[in-house]
Amino acid sequence: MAARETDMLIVVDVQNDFCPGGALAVPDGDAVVPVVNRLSERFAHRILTQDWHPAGHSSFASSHPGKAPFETVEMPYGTQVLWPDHCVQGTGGAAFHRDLALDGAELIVRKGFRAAIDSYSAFFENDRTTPTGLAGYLRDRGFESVVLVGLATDFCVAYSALDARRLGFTTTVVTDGCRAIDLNGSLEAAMKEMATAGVEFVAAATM
Ligand code: VGL
Ligand code: ZN
Repeated sequence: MAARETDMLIVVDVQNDFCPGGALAVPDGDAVVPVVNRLSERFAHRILTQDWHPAGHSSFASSHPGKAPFETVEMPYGTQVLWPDHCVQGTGGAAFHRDLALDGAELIVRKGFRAAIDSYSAFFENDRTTPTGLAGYLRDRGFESVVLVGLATDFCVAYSALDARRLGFTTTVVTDGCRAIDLNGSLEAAMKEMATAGVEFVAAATM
């Protein structure tokens, strides 16, 4: 599959806190970096997302007395998993992995910057209705197809892929360019949901 002018590579949250040693380390998370770097050479257009929380964000377990990371809480917009403090604005943990070779990226979408609501998807916050503006950006520029890689498969990548389908974009997830958190079967559930929604899965070598 050759990348076309109407394809956008979206590199999701390849940040230090999601890599080994980080605050919310995704197992083997840094393994996506060389895959993403190689893949990005095949694309004419690339953008990045960056998880970007204020200190004390409502998705942090530390903001909910008596709650521990990976427990859940009911928010006005639905059930929210509570995370260790991670990707706090301006910290080293929120920075992109140092070996990520994406200086040519055309846009960085920051998400999760409102204290009261989390945002996994590159398109909508976790109420599934507050837009990040990315859909308009892509449509304005004539992109019809998005190809997703990054972290984590079962949270920010899956939410982004499902929203992309809902918005009518042709949507591909490069499986070996992603790694998962896999919390209580979340990876299998996310893969099923994406397949049902018409997300295509490919290996980086076939692109
Ligand atoms: C993510 C949990 C919390 C992700 C971000 O990038 O998948 N997961 N914030
Ligand atoms: Zn986050």
